[in-house]
Amino acid sequence: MLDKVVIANRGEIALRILRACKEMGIRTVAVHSTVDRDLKHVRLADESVCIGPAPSNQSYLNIPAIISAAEVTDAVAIHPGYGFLSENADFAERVEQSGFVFIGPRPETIRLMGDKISAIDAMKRAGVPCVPGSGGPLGENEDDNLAVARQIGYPVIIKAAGGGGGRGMRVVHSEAALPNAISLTRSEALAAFGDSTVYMEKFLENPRHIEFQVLADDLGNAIHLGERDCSMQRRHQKVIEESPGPGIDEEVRQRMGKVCADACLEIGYRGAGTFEFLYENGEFYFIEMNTRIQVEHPVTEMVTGVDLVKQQLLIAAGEPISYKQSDIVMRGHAIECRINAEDPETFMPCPGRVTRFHPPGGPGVRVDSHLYDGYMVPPNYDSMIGKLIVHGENRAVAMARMRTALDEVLVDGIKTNIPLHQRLLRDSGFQSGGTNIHYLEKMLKKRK
Ligand code: MV4
Repeated sequence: MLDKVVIANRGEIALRILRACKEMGIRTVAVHSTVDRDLKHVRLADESVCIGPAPSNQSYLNIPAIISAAEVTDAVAIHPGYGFLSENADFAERVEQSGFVFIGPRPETIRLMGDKISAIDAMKRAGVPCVPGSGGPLGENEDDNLAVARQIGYPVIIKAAGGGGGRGMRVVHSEAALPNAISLTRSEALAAFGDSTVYMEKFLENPRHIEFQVLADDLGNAIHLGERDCSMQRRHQKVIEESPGPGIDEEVRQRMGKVCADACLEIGYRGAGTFEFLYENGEFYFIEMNTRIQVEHPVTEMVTGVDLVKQQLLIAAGEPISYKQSDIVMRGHAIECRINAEDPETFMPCPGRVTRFHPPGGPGVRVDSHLYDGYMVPPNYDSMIGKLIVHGENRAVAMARMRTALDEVLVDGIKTNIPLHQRLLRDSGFQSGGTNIHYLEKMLKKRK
């Protein structure tokens, strides 16, 4: 097993990784910025190293500083968590070149999935259903591009190959608007990602966001752990996630899950990963693959009973996954609410001191948070301060538990989005289940 792991992240996920390491008898090194010296996981880690000042580009994105911390502490592996360097292929490569284990996929796999065109191409060849599209980069010839769009049918969407997660996209409704839309998306892509490559897809108007969790080891095993519905979002920020996806039946789940697991074997995937799909009119369309542990991984853990972070550590140590596909049974329903330090009306971040924190409890309630009384939420990072996760024997029980937990939790001193969650958990549309990716933004517009 791994002897000592550097946790190259902060906040709740750093604490989550620390807990998995401790359970497995793995020693831990916390790396942190100056403002993060009092983080909960820093106190609990065996060792800690300050890697730079508050701005992330000088600390959590500082590759030499993180690798140096691994060197001076004699660590053997680095867990990147999510965000920051977690999907940076150059980082993974430099970690390996420095003689450490990168807890994640091979650098080539991260690079393959980072380029959305090569990701789609690989998935298509592996038998994963994709959105009808250009099947490659768009060229400079206007007539050729008009022909591609005509073939697909309007509306179409132009996306940057280097984008993802909602950055660098433009919807086009007519032939007249296409050439300009392509050149605008190109220049934005060049400015944002240093790459002007763009591609085209059929624009799906009212899809749900359904993603499949996978695990693959270096010994030829790959399994899926069912799906999550992440459609409740605002401006590409997920707000609530759940598993299983409302209305996805077992036969469809097993069929799509197997498609994903088989694709992992086909591309030589290693570690935890997520296949993102748009789901519309009963059909799945692959859009992107995430090569990291995700924020919403706990809902999958709650319904499957699998500790995904422990599996990541096992896989990185060269061990096989602890489960066969037939061991994976989804039991009940789980919901996660992301708690952000933000104004519930304006969504503006609200950093500051948490004077009191009382987490909720009871059967089926899980709190993944690094908060404590007196914790200072710094203004430098993402505003998520924790996640409330509930499990119940069915969706109605899970919803009731979440309402109870939301009414019970107390965060004093800062504004949070808890009132928004309380409203959503009492909303009849969300209660019915299966709302699409536009639901929350439309609901907020109506209320204004
Ligand atoms: C799309 C789409 C509709 N049609 N692609 C946004 C995030 C990025 N991962 C892909 N995204 C979308 N791609 C086609 N062909 C709509 C979105 C989209 C979206 C997707 C998932 C979750 C939230 C979203 C919000 C707006 C748009």
